[in-house]
Amino acid sequence: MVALLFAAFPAWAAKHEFEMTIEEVKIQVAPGLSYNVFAFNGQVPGPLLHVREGDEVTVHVTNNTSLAHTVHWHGLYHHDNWRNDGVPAVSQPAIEPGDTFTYRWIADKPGTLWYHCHVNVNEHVGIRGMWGPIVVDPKTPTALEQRVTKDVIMMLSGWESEFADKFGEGSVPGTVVDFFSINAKAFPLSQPLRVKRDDVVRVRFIGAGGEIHAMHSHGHDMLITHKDGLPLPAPYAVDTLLFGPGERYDAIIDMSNSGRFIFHDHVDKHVVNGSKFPGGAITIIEYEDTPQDDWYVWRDKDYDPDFFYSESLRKGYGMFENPRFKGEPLQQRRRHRKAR
Ligand SMILES: [Cu+2]
Repeated sequence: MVALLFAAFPAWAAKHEFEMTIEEVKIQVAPGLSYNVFAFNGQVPGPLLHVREGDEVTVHVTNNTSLAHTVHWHGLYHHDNWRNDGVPAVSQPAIEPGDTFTYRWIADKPGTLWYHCHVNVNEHVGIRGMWGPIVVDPKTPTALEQRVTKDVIMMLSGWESEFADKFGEGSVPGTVVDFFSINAKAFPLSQPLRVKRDDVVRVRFIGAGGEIHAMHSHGHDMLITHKDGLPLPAPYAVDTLLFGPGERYDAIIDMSNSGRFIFHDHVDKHVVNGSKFPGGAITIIEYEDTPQDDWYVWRDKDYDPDFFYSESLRKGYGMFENPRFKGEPLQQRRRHRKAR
């Protein structure tokens, strides 16, 4: 069955084999908010998978947590391959604690995709960080995307402080989402989008949590070129982009307006940390030629050029991690305590 599936694909397709684990770790989401998560390779967002359209991908997923999980590869078609769709009790039994499941798929849909757990999605995806990006480069890029000089991935999500340390609880109707983030960091722990003048930046927005977002780029229009990975027949310009759970939009921004501009969720309640403004889903477009004023909120920021996976996306194909996204292991700590 597997041989038959792969025989249908062209000889030039690359083969990738990745190892992923799911770990119980604690990440720092906002000042004063650390959060227990089930983290792919111990980090949120999970590692970036970057492949080409038509590539064959094998992922061995080992569950080192105390609850069952799966991985759904959101956007792929899985032609004649539905058992790899990652839905418990529909396409496979869930991966129990300590078990490994091997997923095999063809990157049969190009563009901005993502992966997430499909067990108790309200909690595991909604507030436990079980998500990561997939970028599938198309065989035939559009003229617009060939202009891009810098790629940026922004995964938006929310958090419920009441359930930060309560695995197995939270994220049901009536519970309160009071923290918001870009790539699992709330302002001011988020990072600037640092650009050179005349850069052509593509932002790949991914609605990873359960909220609706309205990202607004001050000083710049965004040309929306792709929806859910697919090129739009008529790209359109916006300065505020509305997107909801599971959705992806690719936006191309011409960086032709030097200075510093906030880039934030325009859902007003999404720019707080708990009850305090400012926070949440905020970043800042920083042109490199802008002077660092004394009063600038991110003056002398500890800058991570790969916070939006921009550096990783330049490195070719494979699986990419970012140490900044890693959490502190919880199980180890428990074992340590027992030992004493
Ligand atoms: Cu899960």
